[in-house]
Amino acid sequence: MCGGSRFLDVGPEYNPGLVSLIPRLICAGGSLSGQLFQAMRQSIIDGASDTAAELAQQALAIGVDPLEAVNQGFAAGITFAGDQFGCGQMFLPDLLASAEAMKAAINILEPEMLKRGSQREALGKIILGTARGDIHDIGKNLVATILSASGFQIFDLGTSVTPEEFVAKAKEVDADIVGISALLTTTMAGQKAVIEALDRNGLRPRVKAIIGGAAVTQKWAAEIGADGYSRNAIDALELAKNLMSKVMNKGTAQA
Ligand code: B12
Repeated sequence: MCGGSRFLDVGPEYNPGLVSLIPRLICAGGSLSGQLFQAMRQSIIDGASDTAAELAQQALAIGVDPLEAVNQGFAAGITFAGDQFGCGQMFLPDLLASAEAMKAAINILEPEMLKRGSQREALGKIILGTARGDIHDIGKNLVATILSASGFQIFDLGTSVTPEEFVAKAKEVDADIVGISALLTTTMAGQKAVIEALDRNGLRPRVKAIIGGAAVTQKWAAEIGADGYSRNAIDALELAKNLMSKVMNKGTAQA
């Protein structure tokens, strides 16, 4: 959606002074999640890392679920910024600033997300990385955090990962699942290349391959023979758990 730099949403006007107002609003018993989420979104659109980090801290202090803060607050801001960039209303340096602000917020929220899932048992080994030529990692990192918080052992290879690197790591750690992220239509081909490389190396079908990223669809997943795809980190968790139960059942059946 192309338009101004203010996030268009129902609810109260964004209030830049909200960060310092939060403690007072809490004392007054005010309900502020709507305003808080809107301030989070706007801090990302503005590329205001300090504000984003402070809002994340305040959210934790008042007991907001960190994942909800990401989904309802910060992620909506980066999506809006992306749309603005897409229709030429925002330029790359601004988008970069928005991405930095997003990272600043997630850095604050991540330890709490991990803590909430720290008591779980080990569910399986997952390799994650962004496809070759692609440097987007915010979504992939979020997937890593959620999966790790839920008990999966994550091996994050970072960005612009080659098929050979995915294969080598899968062999090294005897992975159960390989997850490939791609945000650009041009790098989606890299997801296919990873699956082909896993096939060539005899790792499939034992090692499952899952994909994700803004441009990825179920249709694309089916076309390249992926075992699944998800639109967000929460669905990625469900997907990984379902695939692990297949892996475990197969192991039991073969034993
Ligand atoms: C932030 C951003 C950037 C940042 C990246 C910073 C970083 N460290 O990641 C910067 C500014 C560096 C950047 C650069 C570029 N970008 Co950019 N970027 C974005 C933006 C705005 C947001 C992406 C994001 O972080 N979203 C938030 C996260 C939480 O969502 P997500 O990534 O989709 O991840 C979720 C799901 O997809 C899923 N998921 C993700 N990965 C995986 C993996 C698995 C295995 C699973 C199961 C699930 C899963 O779960 C995640 C969490 O919920 C998008 C627009 C958009 N709406 O996506 C454009 C966008 C992706 N970029 C775009 C472009 C064109 C570029 C550049 C080429 C610009 C340029 N001219 O240089 C470069 C690319 C450089 C490169 N070689 O990679 C285009 C892509 C167009 C296309 N279809 O190809 C987009 C769509 C913007 C647009 N509307 O035009 N970008």
